[in-house]
Amino acid sequence: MQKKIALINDLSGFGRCSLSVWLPILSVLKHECLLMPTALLSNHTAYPEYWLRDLTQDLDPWMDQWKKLHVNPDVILSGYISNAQQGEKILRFQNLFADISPLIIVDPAMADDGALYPGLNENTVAAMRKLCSNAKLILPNLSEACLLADISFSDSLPEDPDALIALGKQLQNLGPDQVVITGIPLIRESKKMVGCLVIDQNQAPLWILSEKIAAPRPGTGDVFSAVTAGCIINDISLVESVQIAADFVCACLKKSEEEKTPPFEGVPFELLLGDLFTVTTEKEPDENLSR
Ligand code: PXL
Repeated sequence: MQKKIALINDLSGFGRCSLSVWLPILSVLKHECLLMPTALLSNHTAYPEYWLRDLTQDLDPWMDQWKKLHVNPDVILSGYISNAQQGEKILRFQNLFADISPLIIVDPAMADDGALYPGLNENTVAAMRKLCSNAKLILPNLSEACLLADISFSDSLPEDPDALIALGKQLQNLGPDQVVITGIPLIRESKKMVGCLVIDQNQAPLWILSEKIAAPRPGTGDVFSAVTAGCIINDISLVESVQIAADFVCACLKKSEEEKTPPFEGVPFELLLGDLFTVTTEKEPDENLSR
């Protein structure tokens, strides 16, 4: 049976991130997406300038109407918040549907390269920490993991696997059963790699390594969280879902080099969406269309 996933994130009109990435990816993975935008932006905040309309005051009526309609999401996936108050609204949303125990996944999208996104501050970090405490699975990148754990981000951290595992366990102690730290720069056999560290309550910590294709781009974290969440909901194991997501992000980065996509425009994932369709079906796409 098709699953309903509530997507709580900003809607950036340009630059391929947040809802404009989550919606197509989760749709191609065959889920029904329910959208609640936290803010509207002309473009993401990595650009030197952007226009933003904060939707904090609109979130209560939005979710109250959904409650009246019994939309009952099976999964709640949240991402970027433009202020700390939105964290409280998202917790309210989760509580509103607590009777059906939805799977709660948080992508604490708030930082890159050790720096918070423009416009965010330590109150936003505290709000994200609270959201992560109430989640089953969280997907921070290394910068976000450090902020959540309140430790300083250092370039030498990736060279110490034990410290990274300790960091993952510290985040697990906040509340989530599963923590995936993404985008960890590593060198293996003098090759540049990118690692994901998977910390799962019932398993030993596990690394998923990919070759470093190109410099990171805005929106790759959103691609990663959408694919991981979408696969998990299709009953694929966490480790396999993370592997599929890491492979897809690598393929997207490769494509952006081929297509010469301007870095601020993220990755041209649209060109590879078809590859995701077959992840969750044994039937060929044509066979489905011909019904
Ligand atoms: O891709 C993460 C993200 C989400 N939302 C907004 C952003 C960014 C990254 O820059 O600016 C508004």
